[in-house]
Amino acid sequence: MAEAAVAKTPADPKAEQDLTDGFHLVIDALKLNGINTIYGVPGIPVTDLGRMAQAAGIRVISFRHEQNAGYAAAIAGFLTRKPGVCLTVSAPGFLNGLTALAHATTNCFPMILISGSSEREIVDLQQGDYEEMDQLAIAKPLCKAAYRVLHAQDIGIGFARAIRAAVSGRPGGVYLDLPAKLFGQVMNAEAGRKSLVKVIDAAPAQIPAPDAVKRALDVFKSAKRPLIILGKGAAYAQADDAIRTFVEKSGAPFLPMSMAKGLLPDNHPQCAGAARSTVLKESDVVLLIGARLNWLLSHGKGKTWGEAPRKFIQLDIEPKEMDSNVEIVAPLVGDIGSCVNALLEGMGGKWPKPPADWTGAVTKKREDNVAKMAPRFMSNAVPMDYYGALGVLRNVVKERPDAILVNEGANALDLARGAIDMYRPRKRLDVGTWGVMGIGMGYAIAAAIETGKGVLAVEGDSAFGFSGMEVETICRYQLPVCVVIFNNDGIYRGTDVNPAGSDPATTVFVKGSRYDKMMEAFGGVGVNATTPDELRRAVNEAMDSGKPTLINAVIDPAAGSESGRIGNLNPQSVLKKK
Ligand code: ADP
Ligand code: TZD
Ligand code: MG
Repeated sequence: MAEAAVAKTPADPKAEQDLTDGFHLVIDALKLNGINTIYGVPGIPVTDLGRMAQAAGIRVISFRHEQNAGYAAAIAGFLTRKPGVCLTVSAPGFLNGLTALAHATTNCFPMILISGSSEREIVDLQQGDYEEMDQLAIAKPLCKAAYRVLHAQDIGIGFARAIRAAVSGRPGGVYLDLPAKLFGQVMNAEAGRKSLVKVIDAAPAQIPAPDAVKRALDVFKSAKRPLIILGKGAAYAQADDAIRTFVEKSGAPFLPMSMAKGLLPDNHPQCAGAARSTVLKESDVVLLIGARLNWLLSHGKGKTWGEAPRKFIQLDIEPKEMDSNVEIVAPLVGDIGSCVNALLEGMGGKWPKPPADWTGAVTKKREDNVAKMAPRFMSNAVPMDYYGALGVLRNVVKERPDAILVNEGANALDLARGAIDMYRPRKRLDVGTWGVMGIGMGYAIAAAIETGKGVLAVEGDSAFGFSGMEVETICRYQLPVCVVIFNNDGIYRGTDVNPAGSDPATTVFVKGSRYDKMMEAFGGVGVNATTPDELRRAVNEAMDSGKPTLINAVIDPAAGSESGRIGNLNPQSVLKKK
C-alpha cells in the first residue's frame, strides 16, 4: 500500500485516524493488480497522481504527447496480456490519448485510458469549466467499455471492472474517467483497503465445445491443400508451444500475418510467407487462428483468393467474428490456448500429412521467391534503395533474434515486412489493423520498458514525423532504442512536383533532411548513413551498445511506389489529370 495520510479528525483532536484518499486508492488499486507501469503526460488534475505513483514504486513514463503514451500503453497490453495504462489530463489530453484507445480496441489489445476530468456539476450544465468536456460520452463509442468513478469508495470496483473489461474475451481499450474531485476525497484507510479488489482470473479460459472441435478437425482432415493462417491474436495468446506443436503435427503450410511473424520462425520449412499469393489462391481449407478476414486478407474473397471452392475454419474468442465476411463452416470459439490444445488432443497420436504435391508446390514457390530476392538484398547502390538497406537490417535481426522490431511507413513498412525474417514470437510490432502512422516511438519505448530488450525501429521519414519528438523521451530514460529512418524525402517518394509551381508538392519534405541531428540534440547518438556499409556499422554499434541512436538512412527519393503495396486502394479520378 502507498503510505496513507495521517490526520487528526476535527471532531476529536485527540483521536488519530488513519486516512487515505482518492490519489492513494488509485495507486493501491493499480499495484494490487500488478500494474507497475503508467504511460502518460502530467497536468491538472493528474500531476500529483503521477508523482505519488512514482514515489510508490510504479514506473511512470512521461511522454511529450499523449498519443504516443497511448500507443505505448496499447502495445504494452499486447506484449504482457495485462492492460497497458495511459494517464492523461482532461479534454485535450484525453482527446490526444483517445486515438490510441480506439487503436487498441481495433487491434484487440488490452489498454486502459485513465483520464482526469473537470467538475461534473459544471460540465453537465455546460458552464465553461477549465478543460470542460463530457469525456465519458465521447469515449464510449470508441472503446470496449467506459466507466466513471465518482466516489473514493468505488475506486476499487472501478478498476476491477476496467481491468476485466480490457483483458477478458476479445481484449480491447477501456476508458476510466476520474473527475478531479475524486482524488482529494478522503476516507478511512482500513475501509479504503477493504474497498480494493484484486481481480481473480481476469481473462478466464474459454473452453471450446467438443463438437465444435470435432467439426473443425473433420473439415481440416478433409483438406487436399490445407493452409493455417496465424494472426496477431495467436501471438497475443502466448500459447506458443501449443501452436508450434499443432502446426508441425498438421504438416500444413502456415502463413503468418504481420505481427504473428516469428510465432514459428520465418525460416521454418512449413512457412509460406514467401509464397503468400500461391497459398491464398490455391488452398482448399483454411484454418484461421486469431486472424480476422478483414481487408488485410481481402475479406476472404475476390481475386486474391481465386475461383477454387474453399472452406474456412476459424478459431477466435469472439463469436460475432464468425461469418463476418464469408461463411465459416467450422467456427471454433474459445481462447486460443484452450482451442489449440483441444485440437491437439482430438488429433490423437497420428495425423495424416497433407498431400505431398501441395506441400511440395508451396515449398518450391517459396524457394524460388527467396532465391529471386536474394541478390536484391546485396545491392550496394548509392543512394541506397530499400532492398540494399533492408539487406543490412535483415542480417542485424537474424543475428539478434531477441531484438524487437518496430516498423511503420508505406514502402518502409511493406518492404521491411517481407525482407526481415522474424524468429521469435511477439518481436514484430507494427501499424496493425488500421495501418496507422504514429505508433513508432510509443511502441519502441514501451517495448524497451516492458521487455528490457533492444529495439530496432524501422521508420519511413513521414511515419517517424508523427511521433518524432519522443526521441527526447528515449534519451531521457536512456532506452536501448535504435531508430533507422528510411529517408526518401517524403511520403512514398520524394520526387513529386507541384504542377502549379509555388508551394512544394503535397507528398514531399525538405530535401536532404538530417533527422540524426534530432537525436543529437538530446544527447543521443546520431548517424547519417549513405551506404549499406555505413548503415551496417551504425546499426550494429547501436544494438550492441544499447545507446539511444537515430540513423538517417539516405534512400533514393525515386525508389518507392505510391502507397507501398496497397496503391490499389487509392480512389481514381475519372477526369484526366491536368
Ligand atoms: P491480424 O491483423 O494479425 O490478422 P486480427 O487483429 O485481425 O489479426 O485478429 C486477431 C483476432 O484474434 C481477433 O479476432 C481477436 O478476437 C482474436 N483473439 C485475440 N486474443 C485471443 C485469444 N486469447 N484467444 C482467441 N482469440 C483471440
Ligand atoms: N495518417 C495516419 C495517422 N495514418 C496513415 N496511414 C496516413 C496518415 C496515410 N499514410 C500512409 O498510409 S503511409 C504514410 C501516410 C502519411 C507515410 C508514408 O511515407 P513514409 O514511408 O515516409 O513513412 P515511405 O517509405 O516513403 O513509403
Ligand atoms: Mg518516406
